[in-house]
Amino acid sequence: MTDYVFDSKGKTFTGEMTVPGDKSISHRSVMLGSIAEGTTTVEGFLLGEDCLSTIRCMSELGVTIERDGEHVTIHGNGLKGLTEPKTVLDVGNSGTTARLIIGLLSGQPFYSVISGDRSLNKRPMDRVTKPLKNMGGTFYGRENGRYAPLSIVGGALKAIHYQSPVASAQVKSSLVLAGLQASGETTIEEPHLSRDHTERMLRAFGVTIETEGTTHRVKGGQTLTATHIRVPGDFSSAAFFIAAALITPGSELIIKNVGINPTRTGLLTVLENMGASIELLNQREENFEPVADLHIKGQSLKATTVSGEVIPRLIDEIPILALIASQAEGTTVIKDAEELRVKETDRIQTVCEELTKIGVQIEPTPDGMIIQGQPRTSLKGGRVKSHGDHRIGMMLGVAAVLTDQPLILEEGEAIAVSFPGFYDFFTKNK
Ligand code: SPQ
Repeated sequence: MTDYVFDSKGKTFTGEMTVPGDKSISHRSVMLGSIAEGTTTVEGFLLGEDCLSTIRCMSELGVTIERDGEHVTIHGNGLKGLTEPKTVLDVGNSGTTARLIIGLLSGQPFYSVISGDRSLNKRPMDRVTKPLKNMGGTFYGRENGRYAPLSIVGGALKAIHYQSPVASAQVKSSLVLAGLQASGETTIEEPHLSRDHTERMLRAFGVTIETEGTTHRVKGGQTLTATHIRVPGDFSSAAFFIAAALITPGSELIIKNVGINPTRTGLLTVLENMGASIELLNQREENFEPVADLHIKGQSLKATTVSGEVIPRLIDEIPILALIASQAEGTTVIKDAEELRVKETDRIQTVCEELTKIGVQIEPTPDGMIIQGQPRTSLKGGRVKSHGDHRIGMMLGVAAVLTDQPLILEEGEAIAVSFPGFYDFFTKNK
């Protein structure tokens, strides 16, 4: 457990920078490359611990994967080319690896076991095992298959129509990966649109998958054909620098080559409602994913209410949004975000607990939080804790630009899950 010291008072954020590759897209590039026919090459792969867990698991499943820095080469043998793993598949801290791999392995003709770290093994897996059981999957795990360690007895699957109670890209993607191996057409309906990287990337691999409103359809028995993938910068990582530049007067920052998939950029919608103006420069599309350079200036903000369809589009940005709201004029209310309770930590509780320590007026509610803005008021330095959650750690790192004394972040190493190098970036760059 490592303390990270953030001494950032008076810092401004100027110039140009880039952020590491998108975590969601990096995971999917390795999983889909592994079940494609031929050699897939990936550029800009995120070297975060979560994505390295996905490489490790797919390698255990018999796929040859070579890595040279951020370049990854995956020698796929098709959907029937995976082999029974000789050991437990360790998914580490990564919910995405766990849920997507469960869907994939439920249709494979062998036995496998997945397990993760303490946080991962407390996160619900029955959101995927329940519908997958209806497709014919067999699972054994703690509390009737709710939690990992989880055994998967793969076999023949049949298509289902599933109405998901949550807008979750992990649930959707897990069922899509099972659906590709099922007889018939699988349809998945979600309450709001969740991130759609799986659908976009499958199209790049030559698969037909249809989306109409919030319903997705995929037929079993399709072949994936290897391709080349360029991973854009992760909007969720950029969000910490967007926040830092917005709340520090005198900042003017360009973050280059960031993914701006609309299913991910709910934070931009909310910031616009708060009166911020963020320019999207040089907009383009790469591998079915929209990309741009973001231009952010320090600005004053007003409070807002955040709820409904935007929530899945900014779910991972809520911790940093809570900090931004503490600098806005008025009371910000975040609702409909109960999903935060089943992330790496209960993020409603950890955000409120840690921000309260440094003097933010914030209250938890069952499905979100209420933040009283106190612009131009210094926050308190001292000891804070990531609770092993990368997004809580980075949010607190940014908070240090507002504190009268340095912030000492306990369990700072958690940040490496999605943004290795964040500390150096943040403390040295600009
Ligand atoms: O992979 P993991 O641990 O679930 O990571 C998180 C994160 O903050 O990085 C959530 F804790 O992101 C999820 C995200 O919340 C990544 C993801 C994906 O790549 O499909 C989808 C979202 O989760 P969900 O449950 O809404 O589908």
